[in-house]
Amino acid sequence: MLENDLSPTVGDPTIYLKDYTAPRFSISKIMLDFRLGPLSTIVSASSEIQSLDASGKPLMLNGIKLKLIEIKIDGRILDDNEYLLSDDSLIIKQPPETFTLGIITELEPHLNTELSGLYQSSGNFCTQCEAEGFRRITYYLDRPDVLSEYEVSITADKAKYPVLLSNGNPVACGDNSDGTHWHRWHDPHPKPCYLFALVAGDLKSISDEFTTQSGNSVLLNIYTQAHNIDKCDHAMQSLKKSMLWDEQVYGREYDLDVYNIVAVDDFNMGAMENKGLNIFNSKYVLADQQSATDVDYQAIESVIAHEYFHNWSGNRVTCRDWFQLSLKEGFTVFRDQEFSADMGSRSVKRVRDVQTLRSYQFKEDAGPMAHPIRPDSYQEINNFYTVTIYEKGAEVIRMLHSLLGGEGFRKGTDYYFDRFDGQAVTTEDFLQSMEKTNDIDLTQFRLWYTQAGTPEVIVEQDYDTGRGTLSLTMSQFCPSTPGQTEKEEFQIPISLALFDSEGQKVISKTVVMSQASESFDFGDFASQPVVSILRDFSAPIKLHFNQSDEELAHLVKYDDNGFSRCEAMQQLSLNLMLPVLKDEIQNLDEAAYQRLLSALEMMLDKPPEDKSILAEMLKLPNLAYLAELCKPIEPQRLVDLREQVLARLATDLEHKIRVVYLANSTSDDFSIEGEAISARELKNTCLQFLVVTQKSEHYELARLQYANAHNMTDRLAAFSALLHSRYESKQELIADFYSAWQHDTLVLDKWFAVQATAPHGVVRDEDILNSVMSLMNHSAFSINNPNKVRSLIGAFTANMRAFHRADGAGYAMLADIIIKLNKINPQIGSRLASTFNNWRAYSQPYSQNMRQQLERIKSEPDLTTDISEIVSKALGSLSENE
Ligand code: B3K
Ligand code: ZN
Repeated sequence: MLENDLSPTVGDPTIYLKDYTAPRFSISKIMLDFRLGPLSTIVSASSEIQSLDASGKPLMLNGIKLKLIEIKIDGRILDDNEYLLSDDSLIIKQPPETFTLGIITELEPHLNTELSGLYQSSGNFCTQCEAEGFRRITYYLDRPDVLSEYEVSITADKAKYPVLLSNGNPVACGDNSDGTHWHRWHDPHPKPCYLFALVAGDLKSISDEFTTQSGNSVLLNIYTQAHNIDKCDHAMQSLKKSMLWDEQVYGREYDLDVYNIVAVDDFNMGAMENKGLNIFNSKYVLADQQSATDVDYQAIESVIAHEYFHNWSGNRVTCRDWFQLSLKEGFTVFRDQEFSADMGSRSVKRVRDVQTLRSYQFKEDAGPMAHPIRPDSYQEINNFYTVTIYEKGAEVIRMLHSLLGGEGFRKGTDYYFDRFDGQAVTTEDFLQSMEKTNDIDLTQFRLWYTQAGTPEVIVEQDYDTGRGTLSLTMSQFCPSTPGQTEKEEFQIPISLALFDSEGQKVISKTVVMSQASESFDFGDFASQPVVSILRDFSAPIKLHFNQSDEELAHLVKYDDNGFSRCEAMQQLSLNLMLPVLKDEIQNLDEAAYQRLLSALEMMLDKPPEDKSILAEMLKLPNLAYLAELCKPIEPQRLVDLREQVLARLATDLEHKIRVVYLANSTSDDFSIEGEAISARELKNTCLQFLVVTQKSEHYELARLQYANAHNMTDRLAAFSALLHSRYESKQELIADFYSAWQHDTLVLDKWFAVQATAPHGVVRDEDILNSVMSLMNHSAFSINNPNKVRSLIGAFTANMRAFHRADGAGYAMLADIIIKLNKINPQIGSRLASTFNNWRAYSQPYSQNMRQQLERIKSEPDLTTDISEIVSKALGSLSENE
């Protein structure tokens, strides 16, 4: 292996952090010239390269699926024996110390279905280079610690591609006599190649302006296809809010003359933070009242913010290597979460973020892909853009924020951004910045970066009536994860409050656990206070605390923390359902049901000010979270039980819920301000309950809402409520929705997803698997479009009733698609393959059936690293267990 490259050794596809070595060459500047054509694109790259150790050793450049046309050093074409070409590299055997490397490559973007590197979407050209897409454009040191200044020229047909964009500021442009035109861009900020971007297309734009706190004016543009140009305003407002927030909260300003955002329909993920030229999945840009839901509006605001915040946390200060990914992702997710909390309801934002963590990240931590937020190894880096790196990474930063306090944290980030500006650094540099600027030793805290797995904390309370003191004993343990059997104790901030019998808060503080077991004492009290613990989910842990339903009801009533109130209500539902699911009792405990019912009645009678909090409280724990709490998972039983509780609650609460529904159904004006969103959220949660009663009057309410809605939130909620109910005329509704929205691909994604997640057949007893299979042949479906795959197939895998069939047909269908995607788009294929990760957690025959499909996929010839890493790790230690 060449010293300066982190490529795997033959036979073992694994790349290890311990093998990291600094690059032996730097590239101070690169000039790129693109000639874009319909069938082939010619890329001429000219790089200024310096050897850093004068060793005269060979230079290995990365390159995949490229046709090398020419290679020159200082203007001289190299002889064939001066370099070595392989499938994934170009080695220059004896490079001089300082030289200009000229490389010409030829690409075929129109055939690129992997959507990595340079590709076409709706006929326009765009790029995706993170993590390793740049090597599909030219031979280069494709690693994040090689930072260069970029100058990019693009030439293309003027009529077909009037807009030509790249990173940085525009420098010059002109027309050629052959009908082509050219634009030149210069990015003064040195960057790694994963932040390179290019767009060429027939696009329209909206523009605005932002003046930074030091008075620089920035031109803001959002580009999209002409038919979507009226749907960009919300994204633009979100961008301006984000720019202001980052100045106010982190003191960070934007640093170029222009900020461009381009929306494309074919994109592997949400969006990409390329310097000065963000490329977005159109789902996270386009919105209007008719076609976008409130959830879409909120997601757009948060993704626009996320990519904008990367300008500092990711671009100005970047990652040394991909093991440091959470340095930019965890931190940036924390930043976008706080931004969204400031823009809307802080409590509801927290409730939802914690739901994501518990439903998906906890599952990852308990499965074969468990990894610390700073992993030690990977086979395919694209498989490590995970809920662990992102969401758990954000939780770790959140804990730091809580340990240091807002001011201390800000001192740390100021130091970090200033000290490491323009550099590629590590999570260790981030932690040291926090230590340098605060009086704190983070030695034990660092374990959050190196140990995988979700720590579990058991809390026991002991009240001494005589002395009026309460003692809380907390002990922690962390289950083993692959490759990490022994774990050291974590440092865990536990935020808690105590409420007296009148509902007054008598104590509120954060205690920090650092040992296997420790006690915290509180006093003196006239009577035993009720404990509100892990408030705002102060640490990403599983908490075991046997609180009685009476205590929980007290918190539902009095807790002043919105998150904890919702949590207490959720715990009441869990106390009802888990004993049955765990076979401790056979039937639901009547008294427990009555306690849940009266807590819900109390909330409906005296709703909290924030209506979306009430909406959250009305929702039963979702199936993914329930599954996470059961061992083994018995999918059909889980769905049955949840449906049973829902049906009873719907009947018992029908009248109260109908009143709330009607009270929130009156507004004719449309606004996306917090209060209006919360009212719609509450109303639509009520509607979901009402249709469960199977009463025709409630179906009628839903049908009317569907027909008369003046916004997509209400229309989709009614559509989905009816489609997921026992309503008889679903077919008609499906056809109606389609004919109204067939022109709008993003709305059709919703149409697919609602059908794929329906628990019951469209026509009574027809199975959903059949509907999904026929929808795959629908003219609006395309396996080449990631949004379509996610909205039909991805959504179907979350349909616990229909996907987890005892005959394994759902799994076989998924495996067929994964095998197809292995050739078309392995990144999307591997995401779907991860569905099988926790196959061992299921009961029989599910577990065995999933394993069979994993084995079938594994035996496919030419499996990409993306899919083979997931599948082989999932089957992994089979022999150890069986
Ligand atoms: N940084 C990109 C993700 C790139 C994923 C590559 N497979 C988007 C983001 O996190 O902002
Ligand atoms: Zn990100």
